[in-house]
Amino acid sequence: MWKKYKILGIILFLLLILMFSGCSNDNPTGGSVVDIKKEPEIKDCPFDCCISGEYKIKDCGKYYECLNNKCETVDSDNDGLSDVEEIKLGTNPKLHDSDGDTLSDYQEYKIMKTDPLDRNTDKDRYNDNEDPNPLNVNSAKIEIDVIKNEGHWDETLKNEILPILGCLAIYGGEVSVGDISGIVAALCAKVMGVNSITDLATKNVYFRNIEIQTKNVGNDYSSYIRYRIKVYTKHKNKPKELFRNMDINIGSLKSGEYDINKLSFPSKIGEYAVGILKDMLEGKTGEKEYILEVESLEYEKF
Ligand SMILES: [Ca+2]
Ligand SMILES: [Ca+2]
Ligand SMILES: [Ca+2]
Ligand SMILES: [Ca+2]
Repeated sequence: MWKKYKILGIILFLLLILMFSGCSNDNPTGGSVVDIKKEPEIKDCPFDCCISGEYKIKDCGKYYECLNNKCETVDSDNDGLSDVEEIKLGTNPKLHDSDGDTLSDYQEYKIMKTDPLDRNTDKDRYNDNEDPNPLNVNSAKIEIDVIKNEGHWDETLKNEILPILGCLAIYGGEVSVGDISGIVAALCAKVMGVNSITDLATKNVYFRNIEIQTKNVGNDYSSYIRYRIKVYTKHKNKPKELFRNMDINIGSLKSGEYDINKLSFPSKIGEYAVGILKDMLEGKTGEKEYILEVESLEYEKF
């Protein structure tokens, strides 16, 4: 009995040796034992895209990337505009500020509505990053107005003028005092018991003060303003030139700033027609009417 078991034991032992020697790497032809592993089944990607795992890789294409199984646009420069948008716009998808004005392409295109490819969208003095009004041209705009036009008589001489005017009125309303012959003038002066009319005609008897305001009503400054003016008064539609070709130069004016030019013009009695003088003395003439002509206005717009 023991012998049988012994033989069986030896056979089993030999079989074991055979089995192990068959699995060893020393056997170049491979063993008789095949390790069968089941290949995992690769399924088609059920999402927009799949990048790994149990699904077949599905590529999103250029300018897109697979994020959470969805094809999302890439924003290479991380400025908030996708590469696809940037290519449509013409901006550089790899540069967050394509035109170099320090505002990002996103900020310009989406928020400020400025041109991300132009540092100065409205082409005025200021680049987009410093322009208080980047979509509208900032420009100076100069307006010129007479804001004060008043005249007064020399009160002392006025008392001498009035009686002479009464006398001269006989000779017609539209004759200038200066035009009246010395004889008539002297006669009048003598009759009225006042100074010689000739003396009066050479004295300044009327003083006109005019204030001209130059105002910048635009939204940018101007570093210079220059213009030429003519001013007339008007009586019965006849212009009387007060002065002509006066050049006015003004320095820098910021937006909203103004400058006032105070001009004073003395007039001699001989410069007026008698009729005008009478009306002026009675305060009912067109003395306050004026015609301001501005010529050759130049200023720095931007
Ligand atoms: Ca971008
Ligand atoms: Ca920019
Ligand atoms: Ca810009
Ligand atoms: Ca600008």
